[in-house]
Amino acid sequence: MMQSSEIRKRFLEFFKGKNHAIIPSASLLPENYPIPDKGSLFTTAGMQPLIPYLLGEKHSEGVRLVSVQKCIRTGDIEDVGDNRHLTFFEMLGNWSLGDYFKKESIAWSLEFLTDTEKGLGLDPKRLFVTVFKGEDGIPRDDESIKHWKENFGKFNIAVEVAGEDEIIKGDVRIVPLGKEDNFWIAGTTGPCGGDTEIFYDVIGEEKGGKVEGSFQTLVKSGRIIEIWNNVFMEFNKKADGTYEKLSKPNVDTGMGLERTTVVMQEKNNVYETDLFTSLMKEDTKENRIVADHIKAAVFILSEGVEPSNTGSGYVLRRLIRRAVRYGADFSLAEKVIELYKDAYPELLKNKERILENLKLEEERFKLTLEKGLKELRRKFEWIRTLSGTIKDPIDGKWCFDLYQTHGFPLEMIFEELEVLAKIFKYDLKINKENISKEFDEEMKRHQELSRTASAGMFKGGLAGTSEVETRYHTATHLLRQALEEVLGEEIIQKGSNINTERLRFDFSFSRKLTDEEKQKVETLVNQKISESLPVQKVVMTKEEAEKTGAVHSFSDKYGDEISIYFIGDTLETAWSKEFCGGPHVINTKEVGKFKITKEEPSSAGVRRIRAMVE
Ligand code: ALA
Repeated sequence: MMQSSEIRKRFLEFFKGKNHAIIPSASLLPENYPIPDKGSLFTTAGMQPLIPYLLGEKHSEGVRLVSVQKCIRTGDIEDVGDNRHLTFFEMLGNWSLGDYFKKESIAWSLEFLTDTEKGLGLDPKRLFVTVFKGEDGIPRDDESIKHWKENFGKFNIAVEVAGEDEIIKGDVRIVPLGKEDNFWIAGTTGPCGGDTEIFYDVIGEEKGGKVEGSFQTLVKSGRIIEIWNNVFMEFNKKADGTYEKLSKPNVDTGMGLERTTVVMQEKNNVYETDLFTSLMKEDTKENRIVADHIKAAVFILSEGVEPSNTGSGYVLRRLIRRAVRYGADFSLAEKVIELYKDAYPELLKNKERILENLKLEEERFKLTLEKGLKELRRKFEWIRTLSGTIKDPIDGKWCFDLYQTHGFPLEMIFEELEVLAKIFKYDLKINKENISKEFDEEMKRHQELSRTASAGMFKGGLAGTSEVETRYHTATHLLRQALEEVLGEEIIQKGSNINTERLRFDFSFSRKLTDEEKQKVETLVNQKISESLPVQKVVMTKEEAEKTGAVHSFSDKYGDEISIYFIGDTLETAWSKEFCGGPHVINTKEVGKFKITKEEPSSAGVRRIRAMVE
């Protein structure tokens, strides 16, 4: 049985043999490597640290790269525990930066998957692929179809392409699908293109009969699972939604280590592979959640992040607390370190700090649980006092708030209330079904928010609306104006990005800022904050708006109605005015203390400032 460590090794070695440079996994925190105009909390794919190079920048290691990248995806924390969702995972990937394209990529994929000595030795008859069927003016990927046919032909496997009905039957092995399935982009902007995905029949003809049926049904039933994605990047999708052709196309591939291990070890799901078995005594839903979360938490802690209420620290906090709720024992963290220490030496290096932080966070959580319990008792007393005079004394929103602030899951709230009712012999009537429904609705709303705002999906520009992000929006306007006053009107905004931890501002300027200039800018922003200036919004037609002299971008497209945010008493006398959708604070004093943390080059003639507010 092939171990996961052997799969990692073979992948790197195989591509090294095809002249690829092995590059180490980048940090889990995109803060630590350059990504133009992206704002995500964690690395979510192997290509993410390579975005500047996929857009044309030269990579010091050359034009062929291979890596095993640690990744975190947090959109689905509440779904962890079924067979598919993992928070932490590893992606094996190989890249061509404007070098080879479809022909080599497809040939090498099939070679690696089937070669018994250097690759995985899988039976090619159990492989199925999808290709981009063409849409929105982009034609069907006939080139990939040709290469797949040729390469399967080497094994004397006849290959047909599925028709519009997407049915796999007989020799049909290639399924063309639309943009939804076979066009890949990280988030909403950046390098992208059609892709070809490789699926494996996990049951096999002998046990399961011929693979036959609609593609979607076969995937849903788990008969075939996706193991590898080859993206043929030909475009850069811009913020305005248009596609710009890249000067040279790239290849970006991603093979999930966990899924590939399922296949190689002939298991039913990831929790039965060697990437999990040492972390669970018994395969239960609770143990799966605990193992997944502690694994992710250990890796996030090894990056120097600590539990907090914002950004990556918040995700970390939720992972640890959810694990504690499901009965985590932190000796598990040591097992995680043991399991991954060879592939990721940073774990061993940070072992002490990792373990200490887990312990501390558990203690903090227990304290807040106690507070939650008190609140629950108060609520119960209140219900008892009003005895029967109010209908539905508890609703889903109240329960969700208790869950959010004190980490109380709904089942625990019900349990506690029942215990109290028993003790006080009180006939408590609550509508569990209704409450659960409302609770789920609140949860969904919250998940949507965190999906787009903070939990690790990409977003561009000024988008978040949380209290701290709103302060950063206003701080960005103050910074832009201060830069103009100190450096002159030549500074033009080139990009802006906010998350809950910092703001980032790109502007045209030809040289490094002096310490004195930085200080002046910082002081000026803080002065405007201390002046407690009102931040106000006016809405007017585009024509009128352009006459006000408010700052706006000439390349951006605005609608006919423009909102202008200005800082000062009136629009005429305002210190700063900009076309902007907001949101902003009401008074500059809410921004807090402003501090520039870094000034650096972003691209030719563009400087980048990072700043924080406290
Ligand atoms: N970047 C591609 C993916 O993550 C390979 O699927």
